[in-house]
Amino acid sequence: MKALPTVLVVAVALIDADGRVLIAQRPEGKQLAGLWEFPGGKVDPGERPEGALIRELKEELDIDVNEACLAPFVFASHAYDSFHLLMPLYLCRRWSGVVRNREHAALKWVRPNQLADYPMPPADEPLVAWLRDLL
Ligand code: 9L3
Ligand code: MG
Repeated sequence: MKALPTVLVVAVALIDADGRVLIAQRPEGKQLAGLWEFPGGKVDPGERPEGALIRELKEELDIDVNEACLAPFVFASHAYDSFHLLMPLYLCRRWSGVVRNREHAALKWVRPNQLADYPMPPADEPLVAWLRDLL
């Protein structure tokens, strides 16, 4: 069996003052369009995971996050047909700026016990139970 390349993607559970979590709907034209994900994206060559997440949060949500506010939480993984996705999920409760949708079809703040109502990519799905137990 041929080994699949591993793609490192970082994602974040942004948690607001009411304990709600931000999920984002993947846009038309992208892989997994319509599914709700924890925001984030691919780590570029030479980039550190935290640096990549800070960049993605600015690009996608227009917020600034200090690295000290990113707590690594749990790793997700999923084998797609052509690559293996490895995805650490970070927790973040502090950021500056106002969350604004710059790339997704929609954004939604959701209570942890409602996360299961939103269809997610297979890598994100197992994270829901972890978050629900934690928050
Ligand atoms: N992905 C899955 N769950 C997530 C994120 C941010 C990304 N929470 C998957 C979707 C794509 C790959 O990772 O297969 C790369 O993401 P993008 O660069 O297409 O957003
Ligand atoms: Mg992304």
